[in-house]
Amino acid sequence: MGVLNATPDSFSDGGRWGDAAGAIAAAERMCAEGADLIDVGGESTRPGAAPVPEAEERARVLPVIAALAGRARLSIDTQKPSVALAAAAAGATVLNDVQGLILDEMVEVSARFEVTVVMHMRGSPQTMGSLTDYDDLEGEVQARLRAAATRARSPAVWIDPGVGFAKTTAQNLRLLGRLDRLVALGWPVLVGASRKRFIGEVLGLPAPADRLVGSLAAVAAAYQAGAQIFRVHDVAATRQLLDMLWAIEAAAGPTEAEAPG
Ligand code: HH2
Repeated sequence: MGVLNATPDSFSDGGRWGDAAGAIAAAERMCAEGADLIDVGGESTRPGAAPVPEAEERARVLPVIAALAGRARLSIDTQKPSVALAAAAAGATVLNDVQGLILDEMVEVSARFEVTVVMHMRGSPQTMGSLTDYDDLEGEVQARLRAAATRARSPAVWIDPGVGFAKTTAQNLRLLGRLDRLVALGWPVLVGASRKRFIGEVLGLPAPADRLVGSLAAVAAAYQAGAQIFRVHDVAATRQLLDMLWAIEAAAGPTEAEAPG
């Protein structure tokens, strides 16, 4: 899943694509590099980001979705049911709701999509930085995602631990290290760690664009734990990483336990 932020203020690629034509060209490049899905967002969710009025968010994402529909599989990254509905009408088939279907209206809207992504977070981008006290981190993430996934009305659901959303660096690392527990819930798991701050903190890299190697390490760890969808900014490099892991896996063949007979 390639990230396409049609926003002036996203933490990593905000403002980079300028207008709809620039965003469309970026999406086409990510598809050529091996993305299977493009995640279009018009409201930054980075910590402290200001909410975007509905009309403004629609104006940012709809021209991009309309232009790409039929040429790429598209998800809409939004917290607003009305924007999601308009995006579905314009051709988006995956709903990426970072609030994890807490709004009843969003539950209704999810029926219009082939897939709903439910992500774990607490509070809002304005408040989540102070909402990091958990009695049982994995237990809460599991319980919230199970409940949200059960509410979704789309035929398919993907679950997402919400790396960087109301979590400290240590908590992000722990969730990645214990991702097998989320995988065990049975829904395909999506992980969005790309260029995020916890990578910068571990590696001492303040600039998001410098965090490629750390991002790839997170994808590799998540893949090994059983995650299936990776939300990334660096599509070509991620695709190479996965192609290599697949080649190694294919060469290894089935284990004795898996072999027929
Ligand atoms: N992370 C971001 C936004 N949307 N959606 C899912 N399902 N999972 C994520 O981890 C996730 C997400 C934040 O990253 P980005 O879009 O690059 O920045 P911004 O929030 O500033 O737009």
